[in-house]
Amino acid sequence: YAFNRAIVRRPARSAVLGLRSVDRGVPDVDALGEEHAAYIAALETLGVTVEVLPPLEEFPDSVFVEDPALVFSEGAILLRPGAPSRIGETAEIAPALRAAFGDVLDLPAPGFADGGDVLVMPEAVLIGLSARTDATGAADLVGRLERLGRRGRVVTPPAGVLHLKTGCSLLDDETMLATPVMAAAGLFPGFRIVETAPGEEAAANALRVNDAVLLGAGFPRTAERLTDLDFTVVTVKIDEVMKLDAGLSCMSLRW
Ligand code: CIR
Repeated sequence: YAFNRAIVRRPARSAVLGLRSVDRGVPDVDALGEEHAAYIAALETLGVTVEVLPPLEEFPDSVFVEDPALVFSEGAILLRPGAPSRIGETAEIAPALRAAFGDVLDLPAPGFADGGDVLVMPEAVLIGLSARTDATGAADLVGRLERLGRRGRVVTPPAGVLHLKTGCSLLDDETMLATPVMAAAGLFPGFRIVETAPGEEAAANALRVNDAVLLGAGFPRTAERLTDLDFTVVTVKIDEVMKLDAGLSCMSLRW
């Protein structure tokens, strides 16, 4: 969670057509753009240099740059998003990653993996199987991670979440924020788990960046749990982002 750089992509006007498993209303594109701008500003305030890529109208979900790639300070892996409407996002993000990293690895066909299913922890990289990340993609990703000197571990998260990280985020080397359902799944042995407060499950997709935890605005009781543990919490409004089944990690690639 020590990051110097990030890549983001501005939301397209087509974002209203983004994938949504639960209808929480159609996002307002202008408000989404404002939330995105505030997210960039929050990253910059925390010391991250942010590269902003232009919107892609042909890919409604392309603002969620976390899904078509995985980055570490030692290298990047191009992924194969499991939603048919998103597979083309990989080719769109590739030039920015080649510019930043030189050679990049890629996940081979026919497997699929979304970056939202990948949780980077200190000792291992957790890969959650989901409707987007299949067993072939996960196994191939473990192989690619090995080339970067990282150990991948494939897990099966509880049903009902889009991505592994929809329900959890790493707060520090020993602390995980998780929904009660995700916490009960036993995926994080040895970790202290901070549960999201009742009714605030969407807070689980938080983002530890340098000295602070970015948390969606509107989750006061979860924020209090974090400040009680001495975390510095910075809130970012994500009302429109959440309508697209997304949260704070989804909107950047960080290293
Ligand atoms: C999708 O369904 O693919 C987008 N509407 C949301 C992607 C969220 N990304 C993430 O959790 N990493």
